[in-house]
Amino acid sequence: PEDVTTLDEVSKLNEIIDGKKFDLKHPFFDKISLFYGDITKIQVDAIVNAANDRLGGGGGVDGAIHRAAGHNQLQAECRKHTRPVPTGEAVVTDACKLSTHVKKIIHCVGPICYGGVTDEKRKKLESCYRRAIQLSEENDLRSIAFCCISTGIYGYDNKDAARTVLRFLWRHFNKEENVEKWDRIVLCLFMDVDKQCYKQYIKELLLDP
Ligand code: AR6
Repeated sequence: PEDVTTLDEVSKLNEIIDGKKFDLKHPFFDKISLFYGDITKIQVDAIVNAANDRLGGGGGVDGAIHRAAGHNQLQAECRKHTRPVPTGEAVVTDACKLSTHVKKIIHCVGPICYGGVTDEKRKKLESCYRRAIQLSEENDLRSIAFCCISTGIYGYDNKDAARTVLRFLWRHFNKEENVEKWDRIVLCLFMDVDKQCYKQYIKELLLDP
C-alpha cells in the first residue's frame, strides 16, 4: 500500500545520532531504527501490540491495530490462544488485513504500573521485549516494530521504559549470534515524550555503556 513506510525509508540509529563522536561498531546501531508514527504503517515482518491479558482489543495502539487488521478477524485469531495471557508474556497471531505488508502480530501483555515502577514491573516489561524477540526468531520473522509497551493507558514511566528497553536491546545485540538472525528492530515512537526519552538515553548509553 502507498502510505506504508518501508525499512529502506526508516533511518538507523547510526544515521540519527551524530556518529562521528562515538564508536558505532556495536551491532546495535546497524540493526535498530527509530520510527515516529503509526505502527500499522510500517512494512515489517512483525508488529508488536500492547495488548490486555484477554486479548480483547481496547484503546491506544491495540485499538489502532485491531481497526487496521479488522477487528472481527483479529479477534477470531486471538481466541485461538489460552487467556488470560500472563503479564510479560506474548502470543503470535496472523496479521489479517494487515498482511499486505505485515506477516504476524505479536501481542505482548505489559505490566500495569500506576503506583510507580518497581523491579518486578521492570522485569515484566523487559520480558515482553525478550519474548517478542524469541517468538519472532521461532517464526522466522526477521524484522519487528515495537510500540512503547505499557507507557500509555498502563501508566509505566516513559523515561524508565526507554532506559529499560534500550539497555536490554544493547545487551542482547552485543552478541553476534543474536544479531545474525535480524534485519531490523524498529522502535515505533508515537509520543513526543518518548522521542525525547529515547534520544536522551541512547546518548547516555553511548557515553557510559
Ligand atoms: N502506533 C504506534 N504507537 C501507538 C499508536 C499507534 N497507532 N497508538 C498509540 N500508540 P497504549 P499500554 C502508543 O495505551 O499502555 C489498551 O486498551 C501510545 O502513545 O496503547 O500498554 C489495551 O487493550 C503509547 O506510547 O498501551 C490494554 O488494555 C504506546 O503506544 C491497554 O491499552 C502504548 O500505549 C494497554 O496499555
